[in-house]
Amino acid sequence: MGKRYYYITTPIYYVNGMPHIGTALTTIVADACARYRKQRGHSVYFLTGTDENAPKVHQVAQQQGKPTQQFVDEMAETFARTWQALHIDYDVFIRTTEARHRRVVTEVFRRLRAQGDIYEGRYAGWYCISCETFFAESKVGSGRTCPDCGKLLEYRDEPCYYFRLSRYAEPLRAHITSHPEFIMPEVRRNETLGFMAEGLQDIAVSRSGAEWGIPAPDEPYGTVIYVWFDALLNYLTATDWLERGEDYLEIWPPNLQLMGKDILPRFHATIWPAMLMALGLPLPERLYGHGWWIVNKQKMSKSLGNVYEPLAIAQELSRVSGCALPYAIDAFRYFMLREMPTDSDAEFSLEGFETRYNGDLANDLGNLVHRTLSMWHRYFEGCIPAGVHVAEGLADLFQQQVATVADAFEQVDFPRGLREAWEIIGAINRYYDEQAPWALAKVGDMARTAQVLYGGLEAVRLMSLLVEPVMPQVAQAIAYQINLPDVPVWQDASRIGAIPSGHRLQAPQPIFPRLSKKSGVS
Ligand code: ME8
Repeated sequence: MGKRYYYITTPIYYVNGMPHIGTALTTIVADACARYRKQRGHSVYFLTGTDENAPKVHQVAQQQGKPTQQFVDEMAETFARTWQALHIDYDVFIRTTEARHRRVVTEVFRRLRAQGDIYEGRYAGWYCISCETFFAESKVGSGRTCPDCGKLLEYRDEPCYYFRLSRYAEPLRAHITSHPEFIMPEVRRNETLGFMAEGLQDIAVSRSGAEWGIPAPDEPYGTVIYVWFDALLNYLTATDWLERGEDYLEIWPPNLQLMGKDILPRFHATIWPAMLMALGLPLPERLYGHGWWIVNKQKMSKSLGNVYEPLAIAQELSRVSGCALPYAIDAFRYFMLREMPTDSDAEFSLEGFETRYNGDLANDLGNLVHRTLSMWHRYFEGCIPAGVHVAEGLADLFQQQVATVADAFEQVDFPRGLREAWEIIGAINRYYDEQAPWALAKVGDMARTAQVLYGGLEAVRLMSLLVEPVMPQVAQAIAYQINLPDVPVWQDASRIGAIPSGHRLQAPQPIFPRLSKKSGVS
């Protein structure tokens, strides 16, 4: 059985804290990619989930005085509910405390140990519980703080297992250089090659004296498998690799693995493909690492108290603007993707959200839909007359923009894709200004009025196609108003002039009420 699914993954998130605009960003990007692929006719397998075996998760459960299993159950539920509320249409939500995942991790550990890729040694060095990363003495300054996050490190001196990462350094470098699309965007590929140029040492993959985690097979109590070794394998578990024989190849390998830049060079672009090489499994097609949301010029973090919760932001927008909650949630998704940090980091602010809402959504998109449908109802009782087509120059522009947006979405470049989609709105606004359909109607030139409004209507229809991956409920609302099926198929929908004469439009309903300056979300 060959490959059937376009396989998209997000990282599995640590459940020591609530979902926030950082984890929401990656999840929304993945959802938009999955929805876009579905529009293009692919069968998609979209995986997200939770990373539950980490020492820091156990630590927070203890601080809260809860049994760790109960704590992770509650938190996994919170993550799943949050993603559902944000219109994330995942296929599988994986949890690393599931039995099938423990089986995969244990089996991989056994196989690699049997073939000598995992071997016994002793670890004497530092561990950052916040980053869940081992740091050699040479990387740690005199302050004994983490070179990545700056928190205090803990010293460990114990027997442990190592993974023979060094063996895969050369094959991995060769793969990265011969597959330019393996790591994207380019800045991440360069970061990875830079990281690898420092030399790849074997890495510790077990800890002793632990109360929480997946036990290393055939080892004394308290020896557990390193959480990153465990977590990365979730992507394999989700294909039912152990249970399905060759059939797991319907899904495997991942076509697109999304994550923030923090976990790309070391974990997903080095340790992960090396583990797969050791197992003799095909590597993912593409790893994409986006930048970070920065809040007031600092990385968002719980200890700095600058963490935003996505649902709270959308609820507040809905409250102050009167925008229905599903559309406010889509507005939040739009903002995440329109401002998405790609090559570099980006500043997140509620003022920025408010500006995009009023400008791009209320003034541009919402107004285009409302104004176009209102004119159709005013002049033609909502029914398309015979003999209309999209003016030539406009049709060319539509065609070109649709192709450009598709290219950007394929490159996971949503800011560019959405900017290009909005060019269609700009073009129609200019077209209305030049052609003045209201003036044409006034002098009774109904043929030309219909012709101009037909261009506008096609723009509305194309916008609902182009925004569907980003704002699925809004796209559905637009599709309802123009009386077409909710989820357009790219192939049919990207044809210009698809609305036939005799077609009837629904009455316009405002989607994005304007937010007045005084009552803003900020
Ligand atoms: O790293 N801006 O989980 P995690 C943008 N469990 N994205 C951000 C962000 C920010 N300020 N903060 C977090 C883990 N993210 C591991 C992953 S995968 C096998 C194991 C996003 O809960 C970004 O995607 O710390 C980052 O990679 C992820 O959250 C880290 O989530």
